[in-house]
Amino acid sequence: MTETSPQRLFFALWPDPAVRRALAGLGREAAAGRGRPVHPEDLHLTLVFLGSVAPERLEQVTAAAGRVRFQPFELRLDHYGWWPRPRVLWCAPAEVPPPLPALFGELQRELAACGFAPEKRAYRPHITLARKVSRGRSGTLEEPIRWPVREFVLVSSRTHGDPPRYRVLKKWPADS
Ligand code: 2AM
Repeated sequence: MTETSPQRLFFALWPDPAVRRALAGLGREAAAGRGRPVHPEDLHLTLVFLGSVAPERLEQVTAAAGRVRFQPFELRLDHYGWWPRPRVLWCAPAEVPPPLPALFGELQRELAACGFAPEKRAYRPHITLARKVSRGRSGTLEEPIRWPVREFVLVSSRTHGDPPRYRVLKKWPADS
């Protein structure tokens, strides 16, 4: 069905089922009953958040994404932590592999060229594991979660209703 109303959109890396299971397990353990865990089907790493996008701009967005070239890479998710202000428990790689900021940068450039204002804050790649965590902790994973990244996706987000809240609309593969 063609969308007729604005959609809340973002670009993301979307975990495969094994990575998703590992992240969900880590979220349960690290949150230790505090806050609201992200639904396992909603776990992701945001690349670029677009916000509300009118349906007539969707084609521009997907065309911009289609111009992005990137190399496949592996994310080694090896630590977790907590940001007190957004009250978010997250997981991230201690070392960000260069293809990730390269992908983020190219995607932002392509989107800026068609009028989407680039994010001013520094890019801090992370996966939100739980929200509304009033007192969190940080730690290192004895066994890092290895995530082979072969594609990025465009996701639409519902702000109301039960999770899962996110829906993958389209995927773009890495260069082979
Ligand atoms: P977060 O996980 O750190 O909250 C969908 O909302 C995704 O886009 C979330 O992963 C969220 O990051 C991210 N995001 C980035 N900027 C956002 C913004 N201004 N408002 C809402 N979500 C944002």
